[in-house]
Amino acid sequence: MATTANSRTANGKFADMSKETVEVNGQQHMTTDSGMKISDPDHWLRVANKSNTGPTLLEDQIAREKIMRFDHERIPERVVHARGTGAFGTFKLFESAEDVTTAGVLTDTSRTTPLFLRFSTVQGSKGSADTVRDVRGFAVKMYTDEGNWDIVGNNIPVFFIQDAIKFPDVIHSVKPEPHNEVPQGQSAHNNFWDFQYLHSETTHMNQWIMSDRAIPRSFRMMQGFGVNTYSLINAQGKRHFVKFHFTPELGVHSLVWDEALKICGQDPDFHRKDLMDAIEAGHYPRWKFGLQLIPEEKKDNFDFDPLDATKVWPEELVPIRYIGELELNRNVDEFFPQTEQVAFCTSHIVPGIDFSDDPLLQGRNFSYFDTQISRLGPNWEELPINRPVCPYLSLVNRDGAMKHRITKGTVNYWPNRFDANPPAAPAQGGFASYPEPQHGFKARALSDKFKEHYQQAQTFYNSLSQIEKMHVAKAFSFELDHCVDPVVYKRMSERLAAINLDLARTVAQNVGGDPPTKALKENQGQKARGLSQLEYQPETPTIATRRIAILIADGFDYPSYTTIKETLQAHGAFVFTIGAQRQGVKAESGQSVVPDHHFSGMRSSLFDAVFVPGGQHVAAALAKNGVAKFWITESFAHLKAIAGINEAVPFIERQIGLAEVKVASSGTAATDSYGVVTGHGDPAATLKVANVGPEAKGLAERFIWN
Ligand code: HDD
Repeated sequence: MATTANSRTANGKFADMSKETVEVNGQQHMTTDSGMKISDPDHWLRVANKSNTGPTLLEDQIAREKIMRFDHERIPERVVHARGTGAFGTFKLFESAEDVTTAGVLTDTSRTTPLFLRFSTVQGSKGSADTVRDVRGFAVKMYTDEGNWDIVGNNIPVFFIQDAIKFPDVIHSVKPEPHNEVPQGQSAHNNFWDFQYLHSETTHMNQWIMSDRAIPRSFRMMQGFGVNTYSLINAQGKRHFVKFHFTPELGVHSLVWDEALKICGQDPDFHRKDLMDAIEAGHYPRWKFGLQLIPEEKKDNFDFDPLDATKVWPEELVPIRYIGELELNRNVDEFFPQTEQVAFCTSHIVPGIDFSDDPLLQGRNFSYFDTQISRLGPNWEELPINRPVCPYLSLVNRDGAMKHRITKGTVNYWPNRFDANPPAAPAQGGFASYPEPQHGFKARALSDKFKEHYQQAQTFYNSLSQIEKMHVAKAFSFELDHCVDPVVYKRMSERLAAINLDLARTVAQNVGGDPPTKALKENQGQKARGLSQLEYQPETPTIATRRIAILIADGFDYPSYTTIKETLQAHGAFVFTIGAQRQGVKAESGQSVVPDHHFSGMRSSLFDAVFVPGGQHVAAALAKNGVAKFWITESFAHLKAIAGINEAVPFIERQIGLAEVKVASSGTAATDSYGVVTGHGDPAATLKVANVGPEAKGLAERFIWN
């Protein structure tokens, strides 16, 4: 991916935070928090008797400060989305949306708006693994000239529940169970699936989370959705309902489940490292930003309610209008004050944007503000990562724990005799709520269209490719297998008959349910655009930032090793050489290469592709190493591209051992068979790291799992 000149230097948020930023360097002496230099940081003051074994003195203010500060380092982790990572970036418009909104951030194409984006998983605690099956958070804070605008979204466009009052229930059900705090970072347990069954409104969302969307390859390769319905208001006061979309330039890609499970143990930080490494190397991830718009008067024209967060707005009916681009281009300097203390609020909007009566959004608008107070205290918006970059001043919001800002002047109320801190009229940029007429009576009720729960779940399932459908069946089978209460797995597998009878029967068969014989709701086979992730392929495919392993052993062929390595690196791939030890490995022609890792330190799951150079003795040497052999077998099962040249070809052939995979015999040109690229002679000609087609996926599934 090309790295364009971006606005790193022009980013107003960096200048703002720099006021609070210090750097650890060799010159500055160590001090206490109150600034006194410290001469001995290693010994607590004590009574020095003859053998220096006297009592420790509580009077040591330096030691007390150090221990006390340590004792209080922790703050409550987020009650959901505790595990996450973030980065800074910028937002640029390429088309003004002034026909539908007055918001400067969506109309002024000359602006570069600084932002912070935090990705997360929902269920696990702060120290859980990155690659669990879960929804991923996609929370964007834009520091606009009119105040902060937060889009607190997910990588899945719908949600489990329709009414915010159910949020504590759905979260309790997915979190570790109350009696034993098990399981961590998993939805595969009784309580979650019990709740899902008892709330048929979750049916659509649980199709999505059982799909490959819930095990992304990278945060950089997922979509972001605002999920809830907001409003945009234009200069004439006209309202459109809106959904926000972020579509990744790299396309949407996922792990396979076996790989995701293994990476949880092999590298629990896989996703956060992937993001940081890409940004560090200058491969800035980008997303196109789009709007789906429904004019207010057309709100009732659909067979679903556009304010129901368990429904998508089908793109056939409401196309996405792409108007901007989001880029991440700088890693954080310190995790805690930036990523841990960043605090989002769905209620943070700017003039030109407003809410809707979406009952989930209304509850969220209360919850986020509230949770920040318990996590960070009442002055959380003054923290450097959270404060706006535009001028801001409230005479009235004062005091409270950890007040940081000093507001000069003699009055702290409005109105005051000086007319100080006056409100701004809408014409001066003041926010005015959309004057929606209201009539009705109080009731705990949702509109009738909220009661239909299966149609879009069927459409989602119908729109998946065969492979994706197979993954959904396997995911349900895994999850319900982990439920030990027969009531849970029997009822839930039966419920799937509301989606697709074959799916329900397969899952019931696998998990011990009673295979249903009749559909619970007839499936008319309706499909829609934008649901299968295979539709999201990059416009320009790239190998940049993909992790490629090169396996070597004594006697490897140096020219083919270097040609392939250099070519891959020139295209931005992250290439790692793996050998038996991190000691010089001798090439056939005498050169010595020190591998980046040894076989016991890494696993194939952590790489996207593998290459084995030729060499007289390489095949025999690798064949003696169990990890090297399994590397190839497992890479094939995980649908990775595998390449080998000359003497490496029979080694690869043996590990795969399937007649269907045709590897090049000597003297022929390169062959690409089910993603296995082999060849003889010129390494550059062999270097065609193939796109693994669906037929390869089917074959690999058969290979490892049946
Ligand atoms: Fe939420 C955090 C996304 C429904 C209450 N939520 C949180 C984060 C994301 C979402 C990405 C992490 C933000 C960060 O990185 O700090 N939540 C969603 C989406 C929802 C949703 C897309 C459905 C449309 N959430 C939702 C409801 C409620 C909450 C219905 C409560 C009524 N969410 C919270 C929270 C959290 C949170 C408890 C925990 C930490 C935080 O807010 O800052 O207030």
